[in-house]
Amino acid sequence: MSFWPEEFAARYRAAGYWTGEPLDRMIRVHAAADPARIALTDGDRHWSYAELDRRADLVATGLLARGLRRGDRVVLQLPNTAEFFELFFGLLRAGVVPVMALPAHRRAEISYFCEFAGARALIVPDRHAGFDHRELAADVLAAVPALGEVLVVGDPGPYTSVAELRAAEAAPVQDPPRADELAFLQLSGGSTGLPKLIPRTHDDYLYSVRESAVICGLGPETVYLCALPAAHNFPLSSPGTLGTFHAGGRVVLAPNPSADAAFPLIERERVTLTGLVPPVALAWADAAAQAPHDLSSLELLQVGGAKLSAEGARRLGPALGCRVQQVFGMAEGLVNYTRPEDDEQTVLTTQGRPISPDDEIRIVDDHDHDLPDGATGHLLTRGPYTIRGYWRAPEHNAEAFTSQGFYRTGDVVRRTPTGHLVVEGRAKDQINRGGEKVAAEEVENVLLAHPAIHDASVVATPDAYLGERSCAYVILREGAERPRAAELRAFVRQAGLADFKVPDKVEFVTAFPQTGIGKVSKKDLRATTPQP
Ligand code: OOB
Repeated sequence: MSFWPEEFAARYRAAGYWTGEPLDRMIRVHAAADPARIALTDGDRHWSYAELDRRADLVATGLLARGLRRGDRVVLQLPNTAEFFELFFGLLRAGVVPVMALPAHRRAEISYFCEFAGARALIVPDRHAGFDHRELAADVLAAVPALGEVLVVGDPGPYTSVAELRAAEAAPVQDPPRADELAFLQLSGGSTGLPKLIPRTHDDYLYSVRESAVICGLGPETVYLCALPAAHNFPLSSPGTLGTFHAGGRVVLAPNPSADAAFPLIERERVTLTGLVPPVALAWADAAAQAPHDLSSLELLQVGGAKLSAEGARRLGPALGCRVQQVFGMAEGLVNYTRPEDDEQTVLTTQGRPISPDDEIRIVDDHDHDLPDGATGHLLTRGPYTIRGYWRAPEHNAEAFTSQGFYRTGDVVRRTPTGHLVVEGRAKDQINRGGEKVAAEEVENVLLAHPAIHDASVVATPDAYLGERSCAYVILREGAERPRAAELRAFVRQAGLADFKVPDKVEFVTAFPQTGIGKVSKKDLRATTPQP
């Protein structure tokens, strides 16, 4: 299967973007050149490149010994621990395709990933952040009997320990994956009922990682703090942990992105670089004024995942004593960065420009007509690391991509004369809750299953801290007693959705405003006065 039309693939190879190198080779290369160099710090565990490389080999051998085969899928749900990387690289090395779930995902999401991906295994921690992932796994096994096995990092309970998975001795992989093949499946923030899976190849992903590392000036002296969930595209690849490994630097893992967790790590490990979502970055700026920690090693703070206001951007550098970079990216591909050489105004007021000279950018009106320079419109993009289609979703792809293969990002942007993009809004039916993406329809579908609910519509409401929160507007069935908002929120949670998808607010109304053609007008809904 080819992911890009041959004409484009040939072009990207000829330009030197796609090098035919598998993603995990970066570990092997440093392990050979400088085996004792530290790759990874997780608490008081420090793994060298040689250690990480050896562990990845043992996992790859173990996976194949258990009967997994190149091309099989495995759902990987691990927090920011060293094992995340051991398993990620081990899976890649065996050609087994991880589905990159987030620790916040719950029964509904994980079951769906396992089912839809036809996963052979699910990998979870024993417990994380007060939640028992083995219980989650039990629910998932009940819902998806075809799921072969559950592998647990830590105390396995009734399941198999990852310790058992590691082979005693590494054997060479007989049938290693090719770089133009599927490396892993990322998750889409989504705007429709169910999350989409994003097929990323070694070739395309490595290009974005390598080039990101160059743009952000990474080198062997880089110490990257991974504070956001490691599986997310931003901390994984922009340039993130993989960019740091590629450059031969060191990754430090934070259990969560709070200043309380991160500041002592920055001081102790002399962290030079990290990436945050806007609300967390602004909370760090506030906390820094009070904190006794020495943050002077921090050189660059990247902020992305949601829009950073110019006022917010202005505060960050002085408060944290570092440079700031805006990052506007998406798991589907395209990533934009402000550059070190950009003037201050550009860094504060734009979301950056694309990684690649071959990232094609179109800004169009509602009818796909290109708009004049400087106009605000829908962002479409195509390029050497932007997917041409979601995994096994032909119907959705017909809408999400143009006939020419441009991805419809759902973002509304404007381009400055220097080629920098300014995110002005969003056309997709999604709530961006401080960087966490909520597909309105996914939550609406759950609410519609409630016996008292006739219709539901979920929209974003502005929020001083998160940027946006979610509000569910609900029309009750005739004669139904009005449930309490807390009960409806609990209903969504019990349906097995991640916590961040539970509506922050519930409002009861008797009708939804309509657009000209009779669809719910979410724009007008946001301005609706709810019933007392
Ligand atoms: C990143 O990836 P996703 O897949 O979670 O979300 C992508 C969407 C974008 O389409 C856009 O709507 C929004 O998140 N977004 C931003 C933004 N960065 C992302 N909106 C405004 N300003 C920004 N700086 O969020 C992601 C992936 C790689 C690197 C960075 C972020």
